This record gives sequence, structure tokens and C-alpha cells, in this order.
Amino acid sequence: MTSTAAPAHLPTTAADPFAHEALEDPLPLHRELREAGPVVHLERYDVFALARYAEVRAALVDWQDFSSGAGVGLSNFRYEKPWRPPSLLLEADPPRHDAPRRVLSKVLGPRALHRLRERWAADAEALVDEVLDRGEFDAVPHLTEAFPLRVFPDAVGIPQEGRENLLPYGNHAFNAFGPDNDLTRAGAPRVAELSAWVAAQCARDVLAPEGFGADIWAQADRGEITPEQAPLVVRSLLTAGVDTTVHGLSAVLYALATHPAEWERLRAQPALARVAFDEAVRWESPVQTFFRTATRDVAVGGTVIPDGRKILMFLAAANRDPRRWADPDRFDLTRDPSGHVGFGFGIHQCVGQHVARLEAGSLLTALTRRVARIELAGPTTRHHNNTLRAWGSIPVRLVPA
Ligand code: EJD
Repeated sequence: MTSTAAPAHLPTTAADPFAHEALEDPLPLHRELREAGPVVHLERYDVFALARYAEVRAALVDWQDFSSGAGVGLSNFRYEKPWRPPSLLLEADPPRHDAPRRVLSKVLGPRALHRLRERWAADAEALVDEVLDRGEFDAVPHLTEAFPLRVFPDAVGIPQEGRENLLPYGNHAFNAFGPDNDLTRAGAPRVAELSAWVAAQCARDVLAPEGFGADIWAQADRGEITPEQAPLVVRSLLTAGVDTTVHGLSAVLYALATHPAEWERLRAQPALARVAFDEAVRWESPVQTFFRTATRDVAVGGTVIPDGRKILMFLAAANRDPRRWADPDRFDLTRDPSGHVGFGFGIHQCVGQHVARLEAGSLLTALTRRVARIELAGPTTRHHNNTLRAWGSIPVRLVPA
């Protein structure tokens, strides 16, 4: 790949946002990048970084200049072969992006969610009863992984067998947006097996007669997408729908366990569940970063990003930019977190965000009804991923109400 020398006035850094030190605690790097300027050159990968709210949001909205079609990872599909057939939604620009997006936004829309509401509320109450019996336990496997795995694969309509593949597949897909580092390489041995399993779940005759999967195929019958596109649209659900919600739930649970006054506020006012989840998505940014590719020489903050070059957008840094947020490091249920870029912004903004909010709302509501206190019961550990900010372990003690 050819590279144009960065303009002399462009701030530059040798920092590696995908190194373990940065993944363990990215906040110092995010501050450094925001303060360095509106655009910063990342020497190590020879890419451009945006870390301020205004520039990140403007780039997310400007899909014409900041394209997704060359991939939203470091790998530039103009020059490199993607590790799997590109997503029809995520890794596509208009007009090709639009029909698959319309289909998924209908399938995951208010009518579908209305049908799931009561069932998910009951599933959440049953799960919270189970963990209350445990008293002290690790909230990651037993709560924040358990709940999405209990409700989401059934909602899609995939068979029981092999569901243990969902998290490892997603974990690898999100690592693969980053560089070819130890995390990405660690996933490589299972890529073929996991990809084959995921692809097999997307076939019409494997999917249950009712569910998001069947609904996607029904849209193909109506001519909204082609029968060739349908399996890849199902694949998007299976790729983006599990790890993201797991880590979003971990974020809100950790936030509430470590902010007892906010937990009390939520218990007193359970209608704040959605604010709590969105504030946790802002505060933690489970999806930390992804890339765009410049489609022409594009001016940002007094520098020019040349055509074809990758731009790394720091959603997490934007979500704590003091230029936009008062006291940004504070997890605060009295703030209005709307406008955060944790779900992205513009035409690619998370199409599953209402599903995620329903999952979180169901679980948080069940917790507020049955639990008086959530306390950390031991040291937490992070799970490192090139794209996702995740907890590996959150030992908690739940005190029943
Ligand atoms: C994603 C950053 C897909 C897909 C869609 C979205 C993501 C990943 C995969 C969510 C990326 O269509 O396969 S946040």
C-alpha cells in the first residue's frame, strides 16, 4: 500500500490503541488523542484518528466522504481480501447498503419487539431468581452472557446445537476489525469451523418458522432483498447481536455495582432503566472504535486526509469529550445521554439498538424488583478485544430485596 507523508503540522503519536496496555485502560490514550488535535496521525498503522465528539459525529454522518465499503476495520478492501464475504450492511455504502438495511430495520422494528416484550420480561425474572439463589457469583457468565444467550438465539430462530459458537465467532469478528495482532491470530485456528457453523444457521430450512431469521427470508420472498442476500443478512444478526449486548449489559451492571447512589435512583424510579443503559453505553462504549475510508482528499480540522486512507474513529473518546459532555467521566442517571455515538450515528447507526435496549430494560427491571443491593465481591478482570471494551469477570453479591 502506498502512503502519503502526513502533513508537517499534523499531530502524530506512536501509541498503539490495540496493544494490551491500551485495551486494559484506554482512557489515557483517548485523552491524549483528543488533546493532540482534531485529527491525529497514528504512526504505527499509518492511519488517521478522530477522537473529538464533533469530528467523530461529523464523519459518521458523512458516508459519502467516509466510506464503509472498503471495510470498517484496519484492512482496506481496496487492497486486501476480506477474511469473510463482506457484510451487506456494515461493509457497504448506498445504494447497495439500503435494501438490506431496510429489511433488518423492519425485522427488528417495534412490531417484532412488542411480541418479545412479555416473554423477555419473564425470562429476565427467571434468570434473576436463579442468580439470587447463588448469592455470590460471576456476573459475566451467569448474567450478562446468560441473558442474551437465553433470549436472542431463540428470537432469531436458530437451533440449540452449537450455540456455544456464537460468542467465540463474534469475539473473533470484532478482533478482526483491528490489526493482525496476537488477539486476531489467536482466533485464526477456529475461523473456518466457526464461519461454517454460522453460515449453516443462516439457511432457510435450518431457521425456525417464526423469528427474525424467518422474517428476513419472508422479505426475500417479497422481493425486498434477493434470496442470495438473505443468508448474509441473517449472518449480520448472529455477528453483531450477541457480544455487543453481552458487553453492554456488563457495562451497565458494573456501573450500577460501583455507583450505589445511581442504583438507588434506578430502584426508586425503574423507568430510568433505558437511561441507565444508554448512559452505560456512553460511559463505557462497548464498541470502542471502528474505521472508515476516505473516498477523496477530505479536509478535516485544517488537514487533508488523502483519498483511500483509513480513518479510525474513537467512539469511546467522543463519548467522554469534555467539549460535548459535562463531567464526562461520571456515570450519572440524571444526565441526558442521548446524542452519544456508542451506537454510531447516521445511516449505519446500530440497527439492533432497540433489541439491545429491550434486553437491557428487561434485565434491569427484573433486578430492580428483586434486588436491594449489587456489590462487587472480588476483583474484576477485563477481556481484551481489538474493538470491544469488555469485562472477563465481574464477581458480585446480590442482596435480595
Ligand atoms: C458492528 C461495530 C455484520 C456486522 C454488523 C455490525 C457490526 C459487526 C458486524 C457492530 C461493528 O453485518 O456482520 S459495532
